[in-house]
Amino acid sequence: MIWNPNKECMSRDEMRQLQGKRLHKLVNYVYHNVPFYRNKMQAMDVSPEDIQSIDDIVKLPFTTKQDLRDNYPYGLQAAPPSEIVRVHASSGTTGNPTIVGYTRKDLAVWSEVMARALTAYGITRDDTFSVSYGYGLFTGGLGAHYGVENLGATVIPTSTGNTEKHIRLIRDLKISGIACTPSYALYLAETLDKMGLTKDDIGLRIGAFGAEPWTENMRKEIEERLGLRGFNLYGLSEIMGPGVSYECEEQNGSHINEDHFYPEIINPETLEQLPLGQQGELVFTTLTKEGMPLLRYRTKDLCSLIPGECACGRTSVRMGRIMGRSDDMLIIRGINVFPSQVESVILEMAEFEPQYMLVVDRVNNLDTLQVQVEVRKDFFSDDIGRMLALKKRLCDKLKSVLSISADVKLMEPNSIERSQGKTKRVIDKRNI
Ligand code: DLL
Repeated sequence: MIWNPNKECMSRDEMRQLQGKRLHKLVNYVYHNVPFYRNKMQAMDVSPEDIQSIDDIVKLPFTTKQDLRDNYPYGLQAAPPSEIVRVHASSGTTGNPTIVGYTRKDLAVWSEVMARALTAYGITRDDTFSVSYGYGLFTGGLGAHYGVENLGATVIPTSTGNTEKHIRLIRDLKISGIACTPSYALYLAETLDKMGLTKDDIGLRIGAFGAEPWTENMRKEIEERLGLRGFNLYGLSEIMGPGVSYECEEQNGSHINEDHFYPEIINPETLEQLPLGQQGELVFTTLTKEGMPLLRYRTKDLCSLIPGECACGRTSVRMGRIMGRSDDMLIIRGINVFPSQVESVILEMAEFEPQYMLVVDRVNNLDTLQVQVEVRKDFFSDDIGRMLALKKRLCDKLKSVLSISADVKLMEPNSIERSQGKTKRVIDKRNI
């Protein structure tokens, strides 16, 4: 089934025309409503009239997460505050989170693109669907939630936590679809085992997995252990949240909702556009967004766009799996973590040297983060009580900045290896 064949199966020519029209309108809109973009365009000597077709997009400036931070909180918002009906946030590299405001129309587009995704996975009005992404400032929970409602299936807003209760709900409410991170899906499978249940005791049919990278091997394992078919769901808060792209039954790349989010692949060094099929950094322009529209937003996600038609009948361009990042962002239990956030916490505390290491691992399918940090000579002590209190203070601060708990290991002065060249701050032992 296809939710919106008019858009999802549009001819390529029609799609490009629509994108050109929408881009022209968007550029006018941001030029007149966002001083940041007007200044950038003026500095590049580009006026809205220069943007007539989608190919003209290369004349426009890029936007980065740093730009969002510099304009915290609402500097890039184009719509007046009275039009904003919801705000989400995601972690910034240090200090300020990235704030994204949505108008009523933005939310309608979001639930439309999510309904397209869910329909492509095979969810119908007859399904009962558990949304097990976090509800809150993170876009996963509410974004998926309204998509399920828009489609007309029954939504169970389970959010995260209490996995045994969740499994009992899956069994008792006959939940047939689930949206969660792929690593949480594996954790569910493990908890199922622990409870002495098997996949036949629950009736899950379909999973919508995303918010973090995953592999074909993980897909096989999740599908086998939970007895469902798992589909990719991609998105990012700055552009919308979940639903920017989605897999269809062919499971060969994720269809981009390109009538709303125009994709480009660029060389992250030269910033030049790369031809279809080549791997580089994914860039999106929000063609229809009102709240905080973005021109050529650099996602830092590395992937390629897949040329050619898809056997499912959709004509929208597909993106391959995310193969890595062009920055140092980590995704731990679905939460974005920048090493610089940890650094800023450590630098604020007089007890520590600016020497630290992040050790990321996956234990029983759950990501773990250990922060090893050197205590300054004057503060290092044999008094266990004092050391434990210091450790707890750092743990609490990290939790409030990162939104996930980290294990802290206090290290003796001079025990973390100093590197000659570029300092290595992260050891990621996960095999993904
Ligand atoms: O993770 C939105 C989302 C929620 C997507 C639920 C899918 C499902 P952010 O917290 O802003 O938003 O993180 C966005 O997560 O740039 C990618 O690096 C990564 N990411 C998201 N989905 C996938 C995926 C949400 N399917 C960042 N595969 C993105 C690989 C993904 N990486």
